[in-house]
Amino acid sequence: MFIDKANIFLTAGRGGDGCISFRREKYVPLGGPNGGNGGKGGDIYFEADPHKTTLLDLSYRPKFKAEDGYKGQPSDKYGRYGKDLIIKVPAGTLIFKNGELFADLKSTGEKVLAVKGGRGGRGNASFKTTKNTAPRIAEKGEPGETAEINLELRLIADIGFVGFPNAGKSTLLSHISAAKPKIADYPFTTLAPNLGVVNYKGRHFVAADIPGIIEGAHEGKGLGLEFLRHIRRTKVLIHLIDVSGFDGHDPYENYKTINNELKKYSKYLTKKHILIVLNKIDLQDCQQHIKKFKKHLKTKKFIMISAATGEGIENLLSEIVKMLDKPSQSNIEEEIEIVPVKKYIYEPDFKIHKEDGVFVVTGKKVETLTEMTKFSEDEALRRYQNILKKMSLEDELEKMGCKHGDLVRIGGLEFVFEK
Ligand SMILES: Nc1nc2c(ncn2[C@@H]2O[C@H](COP(=O)(O)OP(=O)(O)OP(=O)(O)O)[C@@H](O)[C@H]2O)c(=O)[nH]1
Ligand SMILES: [Mg+2]
Repeated sequence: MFIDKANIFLTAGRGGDGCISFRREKYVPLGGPNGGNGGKGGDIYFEADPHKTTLLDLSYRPKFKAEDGYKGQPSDKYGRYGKDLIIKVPAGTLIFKNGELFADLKSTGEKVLAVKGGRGGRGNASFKTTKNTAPRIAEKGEPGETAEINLELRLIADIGFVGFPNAGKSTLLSHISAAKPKIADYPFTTLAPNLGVVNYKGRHFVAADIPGIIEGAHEGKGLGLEFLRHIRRTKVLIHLIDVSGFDGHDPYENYKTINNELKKYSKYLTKKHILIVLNKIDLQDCQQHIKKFKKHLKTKKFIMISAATGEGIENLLSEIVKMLDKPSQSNIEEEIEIVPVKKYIYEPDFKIHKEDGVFVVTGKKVETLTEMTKFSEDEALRRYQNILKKMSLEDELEKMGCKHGDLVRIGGLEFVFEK
């Protein structure tokens, strides 16, 4: 099955918790703190892999999580880092993070960091100060970043075949490459794109055979539009025409119809190098149609082949190579604008709103602090309160009308406000 879209959820690893421990050595009566920091949580990356051709396996497994960092240990030992996770995707995959396009993995081997693992919590050794030489404070690890990711695959082929259903696109692909697409004498045999590698005199290029296009494809008729995006990035288009006039269709009118659809679909498509190829010249009745093409396409060149017998294919391949070597016309590469994910958005330390009589405090800074505090330790609790005080959270709560005994919610926790 060919799957070219997938929607997945990522959770980077949580940082490991910091450790609380004190040195215990013979003849050292008051050992200092020696709890190590927790290890960082694993990151999640995407990497374009040459062996991947579809997003199928990702669509079956919508959730990914990287390993959490390990806990810090006594004797100043740091916790081990959580293992990173690398998700393999085909080259040509666009990655949207929380709704914004954030990466375009064009060639194999390209790699991007999608979500970052949380930092490890600090162990009590790092809370030692001249005032507090024996701190019983350690942080919990920071939660890993999470994101909703949409993936969209746009195959990277050098040439793409377009044409009406039944024109012989799949037959041509099977003739010039090792690909074995389904071929049959009815329309819409091809339901998903096929790729094939063509080797012509030592020159390799990738050809994409997409489902046939019909009139109205740009409005979503037939299967055409769904797959036209796969040829948006090809350098050369092969416009294949059944010149036998099969079913009483006029091949020249068919040619104009497809041109029209391409134009309506995207202005980029018609600016590509387009090679007009008349197929099925082995069949009778094609002569009068060929004449018509000659008459109408005075300045434009076209090539005649029979995908079935192989006639003219050598000539076609050498034309294709010539076109691949031509410089692309300016701007024909589809512009894909990557919006850098905003990293430094100003966020206040906290915001307060009232919900059913509870004062709810939100904001990354306070929520992370809450997540990373070990409330079981008195000292950690005191440190937490001190930081909130420095942020003027108490004052702001009072301004909002919060009184002694009222409930305050921060992160997932609820506290009773005490003056
Ligand atoms: N006589 C003759 N028949 C051909 C030639 N090329 C293709 N055919 C026949 O035309 C029919 C359609 O061929 P396909 O290759 O499946 O056509 P397609 O363009 O891929 O069709 P869709 O996938 O439906 O869009 C098949 O029966 C082929 O055998 C040719 O050069 N000569
Ligand atoms: Mg086909």
